[in-house]
Amino acid sequence: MEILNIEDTKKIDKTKYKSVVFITGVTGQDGSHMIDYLLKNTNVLIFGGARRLSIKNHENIAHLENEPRFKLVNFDLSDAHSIYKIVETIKPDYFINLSAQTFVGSSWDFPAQTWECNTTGVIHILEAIRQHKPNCRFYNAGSSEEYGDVAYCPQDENHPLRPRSPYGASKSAARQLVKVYRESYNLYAIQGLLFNHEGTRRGEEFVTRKITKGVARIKKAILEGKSFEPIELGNVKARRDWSDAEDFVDGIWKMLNQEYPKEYVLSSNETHTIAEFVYYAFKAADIDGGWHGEAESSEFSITTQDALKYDPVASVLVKINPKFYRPAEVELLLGDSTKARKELKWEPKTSFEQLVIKMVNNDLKQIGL
Ligand code: NDP
Ligand code: GDR
Repeated sequence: MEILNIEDTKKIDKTKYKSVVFITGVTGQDGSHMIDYLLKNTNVLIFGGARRLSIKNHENIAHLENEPRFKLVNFDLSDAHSIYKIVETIKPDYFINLSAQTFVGSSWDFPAQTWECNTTGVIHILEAIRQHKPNCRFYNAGSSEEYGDVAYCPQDENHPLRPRSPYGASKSAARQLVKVYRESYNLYAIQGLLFNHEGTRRGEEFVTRKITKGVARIKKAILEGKSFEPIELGNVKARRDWSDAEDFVDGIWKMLNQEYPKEYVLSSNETHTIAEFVYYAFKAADIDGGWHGEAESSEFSITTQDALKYDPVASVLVKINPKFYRPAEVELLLGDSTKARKELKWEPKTSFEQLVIKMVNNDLKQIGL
């Protein structure tokens, strides 16, 4: 898809649209779903910001190639000039920032880059809005990782910020900046508190997609009577509150369209271990397995009956590799989204098990099964 230079956006007629929305992170999971949601449910004109890469990664937006209400624009969150120029030129009615250094694990390897994008980048967006379009509504993507080492369960909007990673710290600091700008300059600026959300467009390093892709690979090998390498994971005892990303973009848009700016938790209100996700993912591919062993020696293997059925294939499906442990872990996340359900009339539609099945089926299909 062609990426417009910022100057070229001046040629686009915006007058026939109710509002103009600028979304960042459109090559990623949430940004691409946000576009689909707005195209389906509103009459807005959408500009999506994407950075130039040596090799294009436009799979999540490839279906929008001929969409007249969507334009792709050059944008880099780590370049202040690009941010100011976008706001000054496009003058969006909404700015939805879904771009970030999003991988918690990498935030220890790149703490300064994580801060640069997730925190300093947000200052530049806030300043650009204040200077050039103060009535623009701004959404910044906040995270349950800000809660970190949780103080109580379930976590609601009042839970203190206790981050455990450079990523969590960068988002917590951005939250304070959004609040300061909202209160100092009366901006409609909010940072939602979103728990984990996944789906068929999830990046492959995140644990859910890593598992569902691994399940598809192993299923194919089993069906072809070939040997396979087990999936290698880190801490499978960690608990997460997982939902479907497609349900969350609706919550984000609702949060942006209240009378007054207010921040909400979006969550499923259920928590599951990574080990449980593994169990349900293999079950969705019709492979029955069970966990045995402790800590680094724990393994997930095909049950005896199935092992006989698939003989001579090795039966270990998942093993632990400590290289995937993090320097500090968020052990437990469980959200309480009662307020969003009541005040925004928002509700997730997909259950945990439906989400796992949807992701596994997608990866089975992608591998030709
Ligand atoms: P993804 O990793 O799928 O997408 C991240 C996007 O950010 C990609 O489009 C990426 O572009 C873009 N990006 C990264 N760095 C830059 C940069 N310097 N300039 C321009 N674009 C950049 O993340 P999600 O869609 O899952 O997450 C969306 C937002 O929500 C993020 O802020 C994330 O931190 C937050 N969040 C996500 C949750 C989840 O469970 N998914 C939960 C809570 C918060 P490129 O393709 O070029 O790399
Ligand atoms: P998270 O997602 O850190 O919650 O951040 P991720 O899927 O990376 O990890 C979830 C949990 O799984 C454990 N884990 C592993 N994780 C990965 N990636 N790979 C493994 O092999 C593995 N083994 C075990 C992790 O230790 C962790 O406990 C996501 C991102 O989308 C953030 O951007 C977002 O803010 C939060 O969710 C809410």
